[in-house]
Amino acid sequence: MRVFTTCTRDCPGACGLTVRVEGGVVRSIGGNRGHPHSRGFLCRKTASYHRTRLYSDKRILKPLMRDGNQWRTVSWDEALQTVADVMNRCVDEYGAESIIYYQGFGARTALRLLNRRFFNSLGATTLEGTLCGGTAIEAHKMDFGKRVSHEPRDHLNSRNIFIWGRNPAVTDLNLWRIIRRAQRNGKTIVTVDPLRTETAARADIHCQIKPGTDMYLAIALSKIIVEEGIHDQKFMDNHSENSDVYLNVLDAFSLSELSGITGIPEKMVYELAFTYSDGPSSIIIGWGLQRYFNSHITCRFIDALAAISGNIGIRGGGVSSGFDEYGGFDESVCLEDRRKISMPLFGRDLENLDSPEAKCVFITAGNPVNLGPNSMKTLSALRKMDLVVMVDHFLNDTSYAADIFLPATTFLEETDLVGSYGHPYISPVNAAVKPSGECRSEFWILKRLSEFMGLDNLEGSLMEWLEIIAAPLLDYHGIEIQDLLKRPYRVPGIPEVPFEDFKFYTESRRFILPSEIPSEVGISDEKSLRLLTVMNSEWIGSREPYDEEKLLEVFIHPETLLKTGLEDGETVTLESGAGRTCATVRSSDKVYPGCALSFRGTWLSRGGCINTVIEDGKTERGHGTPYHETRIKIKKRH
Ligand SMILES: Nc1nc2c(c(=O)[nH]1)N[C@H]1C(S)=C(S)[C@@H](COP(=O)(O)OP(=O)(O)OC[C@H]3O[C@@H](n4cnc5c(=O)[nH]c(N)nc54)[C@H](O)[C@@H]3O)O[C@H]1N2
Ligand SMILES: Nc1nc2c(c(=O)[nH]1)N[C@H]1C(S)=C(S)[C@@H](COP(=O)(O)OP(=O)(O)OC[C@H]3O[C@@H](n4cnc5c(=O)[nH]c(N)nc54)[C@H](O)[C@@H]3O)O[C@H]1N2
Ligand code: SF4
Ligand SMILES: [Mo]
Repeated sequence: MRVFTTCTRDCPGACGLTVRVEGGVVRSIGGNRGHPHSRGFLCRKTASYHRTRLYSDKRILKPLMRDGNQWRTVSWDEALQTVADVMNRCVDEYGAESIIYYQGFGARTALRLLNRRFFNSLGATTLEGTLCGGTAIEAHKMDFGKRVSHEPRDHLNSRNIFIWGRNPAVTDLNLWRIIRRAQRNGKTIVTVDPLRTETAARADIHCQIKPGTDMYLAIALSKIIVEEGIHDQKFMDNHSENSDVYLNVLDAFSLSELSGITGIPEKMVYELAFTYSDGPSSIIIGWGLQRYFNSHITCRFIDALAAISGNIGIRGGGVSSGFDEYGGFDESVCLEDRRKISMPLFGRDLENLDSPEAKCVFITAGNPVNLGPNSMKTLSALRKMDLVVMVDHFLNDTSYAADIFLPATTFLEETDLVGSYGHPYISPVNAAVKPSGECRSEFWILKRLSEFMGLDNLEGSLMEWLEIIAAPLLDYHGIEIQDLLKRPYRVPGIPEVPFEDFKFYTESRRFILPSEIPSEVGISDEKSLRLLTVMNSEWIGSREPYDEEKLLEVFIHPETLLKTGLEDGETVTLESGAGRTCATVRSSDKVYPGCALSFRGTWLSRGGCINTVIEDGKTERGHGTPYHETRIKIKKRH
């Protein structure tokens, strides 16, 4: 038997899959050629999903309850009754806001909107802000009124593709295939990245920029384009606001200053400006660029570069930073959010909440201890709670603070719908096999919990809820939910080429050019290194459970290594304002000198979690997480 479904992992792909099932067991997972975006592709990570996750011997198949330092297997009734009793007591004694709902990024499907409905109808506290992006969306809102990206395949119409702070050769393989095809068709691929990534290695031009200085590169390119008189004066006059102030900002810097700040030789700045202005040119913004305090201003100057060079509203142009995975659904099922807690500042704020204090945390598909900043603060804040519940496939670093573990199904055992942050389609999730052991879907779990608590906020069948959530799509395409479970449909209202009519969603309907620049340019302190943390090609988010203890690895440039007097392979201590941890230092000429590089997702409990030294903070706008603002000191161990 073959089942058509969609990958729901935290990846922009949301690839269409064909799952071969024999005797109720998944035998293999392949790509579905019928998917309009992935067209038969799937990555290695998901081709082996049945072995690494679904049938992993580390997977937890029964509810667990903490018994001192041990876990004890319990029945669903016992687990849910305990959660219901504590939560009801919290509501009575402290008020519902003492209950915090933490929704991670492990799986963000349509039905997961009901998780927020459950907690909102209870009156609990939910998250605001994000560990992921946020800042580019905010910038696009300020400039265009709304974030609308180009259809990924439209990049095939570009003459040049600028990949800015993104590594699609690792993080978005469908997009990467499109980019490679464009390159084979003779298009120029430019990467702006402080690291020589897999993407940079294949690009025609790699602009190895000093981290955190991209705004100045965007200013430099715009300055050259204006000074050469090859800008789009008509667009600036008729469709934009603030052009005078914006031109003053460009005037405030000389090219040699901008070249000095960014570390890009003037010759290359010219080459980039002339390449970009010989459009149509598209810019693809990544998440790596968004992990700085002032990332929104960087993204605004990138938007402005596209606007003043005539690259907005045309095929093969634009600035694209992804899609809203919930954009095609009716999010009003979530109900009004009540009190909010910051996701970037989770550990700190959890300790500081008052009237009422936080007492109980319910986590689904999230690993805040490992992937939120300042791991130890989050761990200790969670440990102070009366009750921490987690819903996952595996025990992880967050489990050390959990009291109850509820075993979740994987997407291969679920019926649902999923959007994507990498393309504008809603795709079906169809159960290929029955749930393993006693695993249950989050929908089932919250529905049962609702009954145990004497609530009626999730009444209705799974299909009824899917119909409600997908109503905008069903109405637009004139289809039934059964149709939507057969194949992907495009989210209405997302054009292949946005803004062709030059009507923007801002108040004045014009494009808004930026008029502000942050007051300080990346402070550099010789003794500390800026820490960049990136995605790994082998896993998504936090690594699947592994046994071997292995120290965290940090990579630094050979010159920097020499200056710090350290040796390749040496065990060192990393120190920052957040804390300290041990690591093995490695020499790599792929890293920008003066920086340190590490991968996110290896485990605190296995000897390596980089977020133990990442300082918590939030970005100036867009409520994102400025992971890359952390500076670390690397010390020899005596
Ligand atoms: N294999 C794999 N794929 C994934 C994931 C995964 O864990 N593994 N995670 C998924 C998730 S959650 C997300 S959000 C996306 C992220 O997708 P990407 O944005 O592609 O990934 P990142 O590794 O966060 O960052 C991309 C690049 O930004 C660069 N960068 C850092 N600072 C700067 C800067 O100041 N300027 C410039 N120009 N570049 C900078 C980094 O060096 C890095 O190469 O990937 C998704 N895909
Ligand atoms: N230092 C540093 N830290 C970062 C980043 C960085 O660049 N640098 N990137 C940030 C970004 S972009 C993101 S998106 C966050 C992600 O942060 P999180 O969402 O917290 O982390 P993940 O490990 O992706 O997923 C969390 C959990 O979901 C579980 N899971 C997977 N599938 C399912 C499922 O179907 N059901 C259930 N119930 N659970 C499931 C996984 O087992 C995992 O334990 O991390 C952020 N952390
Ligand atoms: S590329 Fe991404 S969406 Fe596609 S199968 Fe792999 S993890 Fe899933
Ligand atoms: Mo993310």
